[in-house]
Amino acid sequence: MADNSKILLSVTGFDPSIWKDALEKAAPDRTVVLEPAEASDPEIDYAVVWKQPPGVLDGLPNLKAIFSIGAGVDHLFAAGNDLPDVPIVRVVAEDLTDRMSEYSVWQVLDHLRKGPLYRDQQARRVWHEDLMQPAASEVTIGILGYGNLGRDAAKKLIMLGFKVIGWSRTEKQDEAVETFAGEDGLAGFLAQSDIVVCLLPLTPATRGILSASFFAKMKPRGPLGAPILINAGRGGLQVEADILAALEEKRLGAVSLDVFQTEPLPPESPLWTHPRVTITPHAAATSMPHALVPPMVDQMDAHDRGEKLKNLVDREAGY
Ligand code: NDP
Ligand code: OXD
Repeated sequence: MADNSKILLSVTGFDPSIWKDALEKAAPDRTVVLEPAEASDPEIDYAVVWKQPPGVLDGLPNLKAIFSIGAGVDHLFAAGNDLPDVPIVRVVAEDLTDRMSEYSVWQVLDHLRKGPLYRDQQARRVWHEDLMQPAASEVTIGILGYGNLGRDAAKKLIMLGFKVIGWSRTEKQDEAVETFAGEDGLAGFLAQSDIVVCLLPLTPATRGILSASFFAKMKPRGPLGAPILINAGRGGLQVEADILAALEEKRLGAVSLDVFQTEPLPPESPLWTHPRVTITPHAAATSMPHALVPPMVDQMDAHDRGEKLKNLVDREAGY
């Protein structure tokens, strides 16, 4: 580690002080500086960021790596600047993975067990128990984005008795799950999926994928009536006008959305009041500093000893 090593912390949308405290606790030998820092501070060797403002990472002559405090890194590229040519590390951590799988399982079970309908009945004081509830084993869950989070959600859904299939960019071999890859594999994947759980990253290739042409390929009928979409990936993956149209046309039975084209979701959005839309405010998995910062600092220390960084972002692929 260099003498006077500094970590630049630039987070928007979170309280930076809890991240600063966690970094200072985990890295007592390093100084944590909050953005805005001096533009060319040669002592800054690592940056920890979430939606950093444009230019914050420019002109740091000794920057060795950038750490995202989330699993997704689209926020880094979205800042409208060229990122310095240093490795980018994203979060792969049990705490975040568990939280995301809890969200996926929660939403899948809510749709399987008719949660929205029972809540509506309760609001109207209606006692009508005869709602069709298929068994988990009759329902196929399609995991769109069969990566770190997708594989964990699949494992937990399989334990509950669901059939699970996965879709990814590159081909996979998986004993427990039938896998599909690339554009050629999408139609076959959608033709089987009763519930699609989207855990894709937002990249130039995935932006707007959840659109009318996607919904047209979804399985038209199934044990839940019409297919269901759960999106906890990114809002930029979905075309909200097309989701609303697909709900009206009954191509989609219901949706659960944790992420939105514009966040916070504007009050005038019709999604808020649609009876077949369940909304959470990008809360599927919160990044917890106490769980995520120590492994980040371990990686900085390991990198300073000459070891390779893990969980690196492929800049060309964008995730
Ligand atoms: P991974 O990189 O581990 O997995 C991404 C998966 O998506 C991989 O299977 C990848 O394919 C696939 N993929 C990427 N591009 C394409 C494409 N063009 N076509 C088909 N498949 C594609 O990421 P994680 O699982 O760790 O995270 C996924 C996303 O979840 C994050 O990027 C973030 O946006 C979101 N997220 C949301 C949170 C929330 O609170 N709502 C919290 C945490 C994450 P391949 O395997 O071939 O590379
Ligand atoms: C993430 C998120 O990417 O919280 O980790 O959205």
